[in-house]
Amino acid sequence: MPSKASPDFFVAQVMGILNVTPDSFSDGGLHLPFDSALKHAERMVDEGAAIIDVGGESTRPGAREVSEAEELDRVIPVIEGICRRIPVLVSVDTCKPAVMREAVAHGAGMINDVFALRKEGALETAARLGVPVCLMHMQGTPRDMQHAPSYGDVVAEVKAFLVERIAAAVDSGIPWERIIIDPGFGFGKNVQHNLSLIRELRQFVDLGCPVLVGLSRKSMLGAILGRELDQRVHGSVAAATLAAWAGARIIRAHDVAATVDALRFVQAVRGDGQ
Ligand code: PT1
Repeated sequence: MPSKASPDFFVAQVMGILNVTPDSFSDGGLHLPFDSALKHAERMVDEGAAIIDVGGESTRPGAREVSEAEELDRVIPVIEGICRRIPVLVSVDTCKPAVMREAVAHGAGMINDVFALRKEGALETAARLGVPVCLMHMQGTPRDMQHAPSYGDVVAEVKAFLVERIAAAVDSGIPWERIIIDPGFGFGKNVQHNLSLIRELRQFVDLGCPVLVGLSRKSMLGAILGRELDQRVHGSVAAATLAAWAGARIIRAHDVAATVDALRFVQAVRGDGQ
């Protein structure tokens, strides 16, 4: 029977990506209109996504910031539409406190911040909103992060950053149980940096917070496999499988059905769900 993944417990959950940006890095703005955004969210939920991550500001390498008003315009109607019609956890992919506030007011139940609450007012806002928060590592800003990523020891430095951000979040009143961490694949990292982080992912799992991983269709796969954006599904699924095997709890993915199958297989091999 089930092509859907809805067991009581799952090794890792899939967070389906819903870009509502005209320059979305992998869907060319296909999901910008409201109706197709909702349809796409519905389809990802049917395929087994437990979370829908709605983002209105691209963070792919080279992307420019958008204004608060523009970001609100893009994401709020979509978040509200999903929350009214689909029983799924909606996450808002933003670093702006005002967008976090409005998103949660319209039904979002999670904040995904690639700046790890470093923008002015973000820590306090997230603490007040009382929803789970994903803290992600990034070196630089989306605009310049891939110019010359540099580390002495990438794993140690990314870990130290996340430990510092966890402490800052806890100090601001965000309890441990609400914190998720993410090494930030492709955010100021070259191929070797990304590979080291996957290889050592267990070290992040051992920090004790659930780990979220976003590798789906990223340029590292293009570089390693020689595949264009629309041909990275198989590589993305392999990466998701490795991440889940290492203990990642949330996999951020475009190709939900394929990723869910991979995770169900990991679950079967694990047997005990641990
Ligand atoms: C991610 C992530 C994200 N990625 C979280 N949120 C993006 N928590 C947006 C490339 O190298 O990994 N974790 N929100 C998308 N960003 C990128 C970055 C897209 C790099 C593409 C690349 O191709």
